[in-house]
Amino acid sequence: MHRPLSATAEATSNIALVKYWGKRDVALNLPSTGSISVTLDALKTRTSVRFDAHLDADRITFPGHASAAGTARITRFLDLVRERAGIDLPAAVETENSFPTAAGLASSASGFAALAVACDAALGLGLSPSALSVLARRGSGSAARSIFGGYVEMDPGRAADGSDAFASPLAPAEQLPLALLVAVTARGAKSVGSTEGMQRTEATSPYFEGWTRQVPRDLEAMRAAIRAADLEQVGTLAEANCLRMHAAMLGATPPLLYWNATTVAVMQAVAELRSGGTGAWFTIDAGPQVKVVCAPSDAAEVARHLEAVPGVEEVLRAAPGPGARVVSEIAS
Ligand code: 2P0
Repeated sequence: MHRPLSATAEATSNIALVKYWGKRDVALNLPSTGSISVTLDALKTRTSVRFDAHLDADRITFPGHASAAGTARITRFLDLVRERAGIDLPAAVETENSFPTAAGLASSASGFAALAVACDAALGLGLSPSALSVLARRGSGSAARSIFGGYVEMDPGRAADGSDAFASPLAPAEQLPLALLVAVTARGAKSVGSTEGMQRTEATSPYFEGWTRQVPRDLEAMRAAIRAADLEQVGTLAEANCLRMHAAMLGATPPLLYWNATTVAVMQAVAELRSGGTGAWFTIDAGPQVKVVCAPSDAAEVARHLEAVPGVEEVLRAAPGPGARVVSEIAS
């Protein structure tokens, strides 16, 4: 076959309101517990893939600096796709991010969601949204959620093969309008990657068990808060859940402390805003940036307050947005 099979897809990052931290199966990348997130309208990845017999080997092009580990992860993902499609063609993959990758912001969620959708379109696999979510999960757990827009819930599933571990839409973006501000407190790659951090927490933190017991309760409360469009409750629960995850991380040996001094200063600035009567709540992932949830009408004031914290380099703004989608396709 000499005809190139290509497609381009876009996906955006998502922020977990109830976090994913722990795997029940590392090889299949199955989460221990469920998670709830909101897909954003910013922090976008655009990925083009071309399966082409004229290529000698996979050719993977990243923006800026490419890491060997990142390239190997994409090649492993392409192998899964080729196995599924019953083909043996090398692929060229080109990825662009709408945000600087050096800013230490997650790109694996948007990256693998875009790659899964682009591969499906290029090869005409016709995968259902759930099957796309299962595929994206193999690349990165959080990518399973970026397949869908708005508020999304990831089901950890029970099956050993992971066929029931996929995300699904919980509520559309319009259900609860909010602003998501990202206070960038440091540049550069994070110290310990999520996969390694999760394994360390699970193996050594006495609080990991408490974390996994708590998550189902947080999920239930978060579902109800989103259904009720109760921003205060969503923010309060998101902040508490994030701190519970970090408590489990801090209990690991050696400890996982993803925060820097500015991270803590931003957490305090958010508490100050609340004491002053402005609704704002933080959430923090496996890195030093602080994401702050607030009403769209308070976003300008909250952003000014965060920008004034010494050490904050930049404040990015996002809102709930759409799921991963094909932007061009040449599959026939
Ligand atoms: C989340 N994080 O729910 C959690 C909160 C970070 C902290 O999903 O190993 O890059 O690729 O499945 O998806 C980051 O982990 O991990 C993440 P892998 P992923 O957003």
